[in-house]
Amino acid sequence: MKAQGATEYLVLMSVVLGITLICVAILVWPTGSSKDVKKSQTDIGIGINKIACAELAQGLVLHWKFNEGTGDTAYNSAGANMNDATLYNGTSWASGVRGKAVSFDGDGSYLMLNGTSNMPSSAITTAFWVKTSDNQGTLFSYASSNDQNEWLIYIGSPPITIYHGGGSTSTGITVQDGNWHHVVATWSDSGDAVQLYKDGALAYSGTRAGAPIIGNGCVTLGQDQDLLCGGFAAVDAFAGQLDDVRVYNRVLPPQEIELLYKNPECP
Ligand SMILES: [Ca+2]
Ligand SMILES: [Ca+2]
Ligand SMILES: [Ca+2]
Repeated sequence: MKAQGATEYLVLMSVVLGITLICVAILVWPTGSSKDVKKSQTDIGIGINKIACAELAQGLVLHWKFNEGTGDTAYNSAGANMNDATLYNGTSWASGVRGKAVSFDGDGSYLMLNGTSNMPSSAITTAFWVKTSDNQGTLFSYASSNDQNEWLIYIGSPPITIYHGGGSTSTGITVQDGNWHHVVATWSDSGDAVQLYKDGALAYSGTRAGAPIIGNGCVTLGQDQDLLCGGFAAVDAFAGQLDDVRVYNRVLPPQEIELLYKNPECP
């Protein structure tokens, strides 16, 4: 009958509409409240950072954060070895990329670690932030009993030049524009491969022949050693700031160097 048919039709349409609404609700409704979703996103972020920090701690033998901001000691925060350094001749503290940095006047100020422990031998990565307008000066000088330029990263009028094995390699890369730049130099005895990264990206790749690095030497920043732990020449003095200096006993892969540049919040 007609009237009954219309009622059945209305009931059927109501059921279809109801099912459709339930399906739409299931598809678009979040699995938790928006607060829960935000919390889980934060947890994922913290998890990724923990993995990144754990990776970047692997093989780290020296790490000067320079966040002291006072006194004449820069403490090493990598592992249990000593590797604390001393600020000399008016080396001061300045604002850094993360917290404080050390500042060199270009007129004989330097920082020294006399007697390194756990210095890398057959593979090394040296990373730091630098801010300078200086066209010539020493960024990182490591001298051993065998070679005063055992591992030297130098602004050499003007590209960054890397010394090892009794010779040097000019990278053609410059940083002295008065802005902060992240610099990473790596070397491996395997194939004598030397690389320079600038601001998280590979900028130079070449070779620098040499035997494995000899340990227990001296590190200076801001001045170049022409004798073990000394022999400073005025022409090698660096004017500018350095922050977050790291030495690893392995060659960091590109993705970790990019991560370092992006500067994760590691303890
Ligand atoms: Ca710092
Ligand atoms: Ca200079
Ligand atoms: Ca030298």
